[in-house]
Amino acid sequence: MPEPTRDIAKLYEAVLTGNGALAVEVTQAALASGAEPQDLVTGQMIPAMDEVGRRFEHGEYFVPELLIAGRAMKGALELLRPLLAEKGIEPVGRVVIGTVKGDLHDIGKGLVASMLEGGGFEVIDLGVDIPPEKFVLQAKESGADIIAVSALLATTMTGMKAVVEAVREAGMEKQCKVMIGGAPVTQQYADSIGAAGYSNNASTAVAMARELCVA
Ligand code: B12
Repeated sequence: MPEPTRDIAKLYEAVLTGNGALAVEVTQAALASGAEPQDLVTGQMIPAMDEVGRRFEHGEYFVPELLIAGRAMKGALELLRPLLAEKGIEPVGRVVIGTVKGDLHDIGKGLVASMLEGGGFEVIDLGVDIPPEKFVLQAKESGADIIAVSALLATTMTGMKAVVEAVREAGMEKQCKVMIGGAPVTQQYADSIGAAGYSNNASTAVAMARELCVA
């Protein structure tokens, strides 16, 4: 008799120890035994990455460990991404998403992109290290309702202000709202730069995006 709870918990260990092959294997097994993709992400993978961050902060992990943990998470997310997206219903809007200039973190951004797709949005993912003008150009060309910007570094977070300003300079602030997020970002920061929306996780990001589309 399989023990789904114990097996799913292996996903936490696999991400924490950066064991990509095990992360994929456990994810496949969990899905086969009927686990909800969302539970795997929020119950195992995100807590594991939080612990990776804590260990890094305390000098127990170094950059290589961050890197392999990140890869393990991404490998498992590849399997979950289409399933998260499948839950969607009708298209509710178009979002251009990317990680701010100078920042290479893309796991949270990828998760937000998947959840938005799952929430019925059409998503154009520009990737990482995206300058403000590229966000604006893509939004203009695609007629996007929202530009979603992710930042994981306190140093690159300031680049979000440049995105808000670039949208304003292009005269697009009415039709295209800027939504921001990422570990160091706060509601207070969002307000201070004039971003239309902020959310601290992928699920509430979908609700926020919906609100912005009707605003
Ligand atoms: C994995 C990781 C890496 C990997 C990234 C791999 C990848 N492909 O993304 C690698 C090894 C490359 C890396 C590099 C670095 N990293 Co790093 N990294 C992390 C780590 C451990 C996890 C980040 C992560 O993926 N979390 C999991 C995801 C799911 O969470 P999330 O990104 O926060 O996203 C959620 C929310 O924030 C929100 N969200 C995210 N984006 C958006 C966008 C929108 C629009 C919305 C609405 C919501 C939203 O929703 C997401 C899902 O719920 C964090 C520690 C931590 N716990 O945050 C450090 C961390 C972010 N890194 C840090 C540092 C210092 C670095 C380096 C400078 C290290 C170095 N000395 O080289 C480099 C910088 C490279 C660069 N130029 O970007 C620091 C940043 C400190 C700071 N506040 O500035 C952290 C906090 C570690 C620490 N505690 O010191 N890193």
